[in-house]
Amino acid sequence: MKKVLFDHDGGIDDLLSLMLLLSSPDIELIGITVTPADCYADEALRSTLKLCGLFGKTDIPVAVGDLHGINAFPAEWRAQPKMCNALPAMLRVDAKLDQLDSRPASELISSLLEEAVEPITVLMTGPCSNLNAALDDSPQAHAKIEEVVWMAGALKVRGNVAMHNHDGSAEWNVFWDPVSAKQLLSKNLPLTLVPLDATNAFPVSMDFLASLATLRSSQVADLAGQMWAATVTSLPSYEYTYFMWDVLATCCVLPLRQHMRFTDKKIDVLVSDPSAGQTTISANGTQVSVLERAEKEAVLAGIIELFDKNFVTDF
Ligand code: AGV
Ligand code: CA
Repeated sequence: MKKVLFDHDGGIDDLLSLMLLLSSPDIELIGITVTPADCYADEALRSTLKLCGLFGKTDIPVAVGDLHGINAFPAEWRAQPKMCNALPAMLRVDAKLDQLDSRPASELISSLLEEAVEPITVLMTGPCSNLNAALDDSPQAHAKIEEVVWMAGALKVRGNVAMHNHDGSAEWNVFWDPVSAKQLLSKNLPLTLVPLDATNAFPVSMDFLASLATLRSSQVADLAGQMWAATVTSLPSYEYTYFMWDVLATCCVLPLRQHMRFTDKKIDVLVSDPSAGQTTISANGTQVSVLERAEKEAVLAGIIELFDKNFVTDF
């Protein structure tokens, strides 16, 4: 079974990604860390612990990051886990604090990697500050990593940052802490990027939500559908349309990867305004694997199939 360390930043699709990982019989989650980026950390921690509780996986260590990026996320986005914690299934379960590791996220990551006897896959669906710091603190952790899968970047398409100091070329997970992103690339890890170029084909669509809704008696599908429903107020064809960014990256660590095609590219990160966080293809860049295309029907069907189940803990 693939061992996965999951570092997320509490957005709605980060929480849906956690639900996919907790639903999958094919991976073992060895740790979960939260970056206080596209979330307020206390609510995102609560969401994380509650989801672990619903899936009966209360023995996975969870830690919160103490590193803050350079460019803060908009406050309305950061409040989203608070809404998720107000959904009925989430209210019915307690967040079990004994799952919380009091060390900062980067320390939990370095110690889990140091202790690992099997290769670890690191999945990141937020900025990369925690992993970058963990590898600075513990150079021997590097060798334990089989693959880092990171939802990040915009290569040949425009980015999704719309700020007064920015030209719109960057994707938010890189823009939050561009310096860490550049440092992470320089570490020459076995890195797989899932950029906007691939996720743009996966907007949260009404057709998909309608298929999910046909699973009448599935508690997991119901909760997932409620979370996704909260994202559809983002206007279609407008830059804030909600996509299955992190969910697609999560599928890369599941058997659903068989429906995806990757290509090697050399990548660099810009760190100065107005293009801070822009990921560029450059001859002098670092070699990474990039998700090129995912077969939409097969991937969406696979997600629905994984969500067709009930919680382990029943209330
Ligand atoms: O840029 C995509 C990343 C993903 O990790 N996040 C959201 C996903 O969790 C930032 C983001 C971009 N547009 C957003 C975002 C939006 N409209 N609402 C919330 N977050
Ligand atoms: Ca995210």
